[in-house]
Amino acid sequence: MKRSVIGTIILLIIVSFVIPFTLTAQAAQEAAGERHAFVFKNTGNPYGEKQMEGFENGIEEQGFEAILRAPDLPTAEAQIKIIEQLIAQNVDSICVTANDYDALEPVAKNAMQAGIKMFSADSALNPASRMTHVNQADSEMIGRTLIQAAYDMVDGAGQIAILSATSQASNQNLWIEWMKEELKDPKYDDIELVRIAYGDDLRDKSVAETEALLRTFPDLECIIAPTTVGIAAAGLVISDKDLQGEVFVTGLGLPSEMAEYIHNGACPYMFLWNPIDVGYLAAYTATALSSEEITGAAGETFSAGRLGEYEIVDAGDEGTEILLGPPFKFDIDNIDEWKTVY
Ligand code: RAM
Repeated sequence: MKRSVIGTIILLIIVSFVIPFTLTAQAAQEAAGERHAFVFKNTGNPYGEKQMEGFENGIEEQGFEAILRAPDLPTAEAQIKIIEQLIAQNVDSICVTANDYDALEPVAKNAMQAGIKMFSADSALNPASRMTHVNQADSEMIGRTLIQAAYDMVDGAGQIAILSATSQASNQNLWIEWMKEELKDPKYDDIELVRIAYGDDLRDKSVAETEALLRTFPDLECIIAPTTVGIAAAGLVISDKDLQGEVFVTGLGLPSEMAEYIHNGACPYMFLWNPIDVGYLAAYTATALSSEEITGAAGETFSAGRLGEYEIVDAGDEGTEILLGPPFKFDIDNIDEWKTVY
């Protein structure tokens, strides 16, 4: 008797609380509506974390859910697995910071066939794999500016090297193409690009690659690292070896990671954009695509929250892109204002 009373009470609790609660949770999830995913290159990169933070803010302030993913290592294969999972979850959009320009095409096409809005940010997918691309800054300007900076640092003559991310990273590869283009100017006849090294956006590998560059090329005067992970590693090695004034590093760096090396002279100046804004602009691109306000075609415009109006333009690769804005120069005069921001 006693048992059946307890049993009835438990049943009542289940019926009156647990079941409605479960239904409410389900209903809330459905009502919450859209889910937008951002897939970065790999975990453990503070730049990627800032981008994801901006994406999450931009999605959540519109009342939707952000899904933030990144593989342990920056490979296309690992991103493909994540995208397959996101397709199975039937998310509304997927924005990828691509580890490979072409290798994600089959999975990206599967996503688009499933009705998922697919695009890239920071590191582009090829045009067949994306509806558009959120580009942080003009690629030609980045490449040319970095060579001009190295030229300035070595006083017009000397050996320089590039320390990149992975050899497949589409953003770094495009910037390196523009660096090579800039180097064709006879002005750079006394500049010798001795090597392009790849630190894979992994700190230890980037440190080891910097050390190898310094060992192999004792006359090396400047390292250009178009990656926040690489430039911080090079800054560390130059500082540890007390090579300030003999070897310089420039490139694309996070003020928070580079302030020390800008102050000690290892890096006279460097460039970047606001990674939080790249993610935030991607968030508004995601929702404008999912509401079909835009399709990713050149000439379309949309509003990106606190960043204002943006227009989709033709990119250099026959796809389209949305340009965040010009890169920003950081030096000893402004680095302290920015080092706590990103
Ligand atoms: C690294 C990543 C990223 C790139 C920045 C500059 O953090 O490779 O993709 O945009 O550097």
